[in-house]
Amino acid sequence: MKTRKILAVMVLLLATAMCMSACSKKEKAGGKLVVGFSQVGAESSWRTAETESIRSEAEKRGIELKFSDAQQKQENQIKAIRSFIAQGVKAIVLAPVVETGWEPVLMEAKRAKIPVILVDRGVNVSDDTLYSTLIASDFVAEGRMAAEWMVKKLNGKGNIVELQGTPGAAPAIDRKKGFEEIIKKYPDMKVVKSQTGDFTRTKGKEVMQTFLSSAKAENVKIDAVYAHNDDMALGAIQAIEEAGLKPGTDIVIVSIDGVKDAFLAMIDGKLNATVECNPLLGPMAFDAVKAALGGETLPKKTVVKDSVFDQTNAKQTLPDRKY
Ligand code: GZL
Repeated sequence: MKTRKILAVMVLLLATAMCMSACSKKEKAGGKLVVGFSQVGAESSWRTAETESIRSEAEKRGIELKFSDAQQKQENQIKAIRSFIAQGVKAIVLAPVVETGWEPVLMEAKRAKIPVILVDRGVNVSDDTLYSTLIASDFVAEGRMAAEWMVKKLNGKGNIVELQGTPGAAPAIDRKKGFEEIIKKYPDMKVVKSQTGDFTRTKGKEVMQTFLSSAKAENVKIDAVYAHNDDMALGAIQAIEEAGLKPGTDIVIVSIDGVKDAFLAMIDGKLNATVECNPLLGPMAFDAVKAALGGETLPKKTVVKDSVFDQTNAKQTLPDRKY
């Protein structure tokens, strides 16, 4: 009995010591708010702009940001979140690379009473108390806007090839869904080939090269490209030029993001339109962190507004572009 009591006291002392060291870690940051940010990767210029927005906003607010680049791998994001929890961060900002597989680690953050703010992509969880809020664009609406622009440009007729984003990622799933919702209303418009380019310029070019060669072999005309982001569209433009065709003229190209290089490509007549998807989420993300830490109940989703840009307005809007 006496041994049991001694053991219980030892366990209690150990737990207190651990808690004190964790608490002291939080204070070690010199009283600064410490926030963990698990970023998807650096796969596109949109992503780079988002990272810059979050880093610069943290600096502006005197927040110590622990940053992790997952190189587009979910297991790296899960590891990073566990490390943030062990380090005793006060809040976590997460841009989830894919929609599924988050329940266990988000449950661990919830048990540690660390609020999780989702930015730019959503997650599929049965219990939406596992995150405080999602700040993102409406990707289905983006897909619809891209399709509506393309229908007008092609007068409701044409063969389309689609460069999809990362498999399982919210923007890839929903941009495809929104695009198809509109296209299915036009029997003479058809997506004849569709494959992932993983949101990168390199893979976008490689996939477009295979589309061009297989279409030639099958004697299928490609009238348009729908790319889930500008980086893949810019890769496709290179492939089209190397095939001796004129992007933007022989093949219409519509993409999503609205990054600076897309505006330059529209001014050069090589890209026809892009649907903006604002990556400058830093201010909203840290407003949400502050509200969550203040015990406020946040809306489950805050939708970031988007608009369409094309060759009629690219030149005059380029100077105002912030990313
Ligand atoms: C959209 C974001 C997407 C961008 C891509 O919110 O998740 O990921 O459209 C980026 O450029 O790679």
